[in-house]
Amino acid sequence: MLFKQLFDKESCTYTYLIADLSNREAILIDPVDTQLEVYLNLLKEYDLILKYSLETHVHADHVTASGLLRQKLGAKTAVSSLCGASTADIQIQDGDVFEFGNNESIKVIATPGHTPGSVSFLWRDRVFTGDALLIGGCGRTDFQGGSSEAQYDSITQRLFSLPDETVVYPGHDYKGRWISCIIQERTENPRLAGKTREEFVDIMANLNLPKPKLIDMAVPANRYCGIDEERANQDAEPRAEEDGSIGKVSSMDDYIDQAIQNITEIHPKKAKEIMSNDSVIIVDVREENEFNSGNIENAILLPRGVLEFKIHTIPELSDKSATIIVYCHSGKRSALSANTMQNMGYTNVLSIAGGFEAWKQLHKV
Ligand SMILES: N[C@@H](CCC(=O)N[C@@H](CS)C(=O)NCC(=O)O)C(=O)O
Ligand SMILES: [Fe+2]
Repeated sequence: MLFKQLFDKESCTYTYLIADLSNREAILIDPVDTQLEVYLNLLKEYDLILKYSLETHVHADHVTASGLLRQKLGAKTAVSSLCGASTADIQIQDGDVFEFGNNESIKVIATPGHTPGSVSFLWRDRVFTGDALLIGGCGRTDFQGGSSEAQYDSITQRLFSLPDETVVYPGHDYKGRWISCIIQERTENPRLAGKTREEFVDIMANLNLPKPKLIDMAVPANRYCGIDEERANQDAEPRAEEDGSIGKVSSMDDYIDQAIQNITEIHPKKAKEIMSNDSVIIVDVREENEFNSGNIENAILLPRGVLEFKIHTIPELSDKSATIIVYCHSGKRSALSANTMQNMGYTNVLSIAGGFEAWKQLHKV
């Protein structure tokens, strides 16, 4: 067997390569797009065939390499059916088993909490916990439809019931630690050891972490396996192959520029005019604290980072043909949101150019 724990310094993400050298079949767990060359070189060095690229969840802090690995190597991409990533080849369900190599199997354990679609993967005596259970911590639950209650149940009922000596391989570590084991986390993890569900929920509600730098780009990109499907289709020409960047999401600015081209932006003045019509729905996609410090009257709060997960819970947004005006601070997050909503089938989404800042200038709120 071959087993490697790889680390992406930028996002502090762990990626795992497992391969059976006897028949050369390999799988990757949580590959990061910027590390693509590392994976390709490793697979080449050991002459491996990548069978699956598995995700523990839709990541908020980096873009997955799974779509690129599918394009280049024909690997099957897999992510939980609860992640809204319809272009993944396999929609993972609790209890699914991935077989590879000569009799190797990876069992899926649903561990929702960090996101509704978070899963852990059990292989032999090792468990890959993604952002459900981290070393001495756990994934945050304050975005992407997270739930501290679900997180507590997943960790205490599903992960802590694994044998004590099961080795824990997390999705991240921000302090240079690599591995742990179930007994260590059950007895020493400060958020969980001896803590009731209520105490845990309280700890999680008071973490006050800044949101991940890449969340606005990474979440929508990862729902398409990290590939910008439109660019992937447009770029089926030699130039793209030469630089190896077919459809790759290159930077936050590129991503925003592309979104702006796809959507309709309107001047704040025009927005005001349209709003005088009662049937318009106004959506504020900033974070809650920004919303609370001033917003457009009647706006519904739906932060960009949770849009895909929460949109279905907002009755006002059930009609996909309604006129919807989205805004953020300066017009970038709202462009991304409008683009996402269009991809979800909303037909009449408008984004306020220049965002709330421009609105305030005009209306002196
Ligand atoms: N500073 C990081 C944020 C990292 C972050 O929020 N990570 C998530 C996982 S996607 C988490 O759950 N972190 C838990 C923690 O930091 O305790 C970034 O900008 O990317
Ligand atoms: Fe995460």
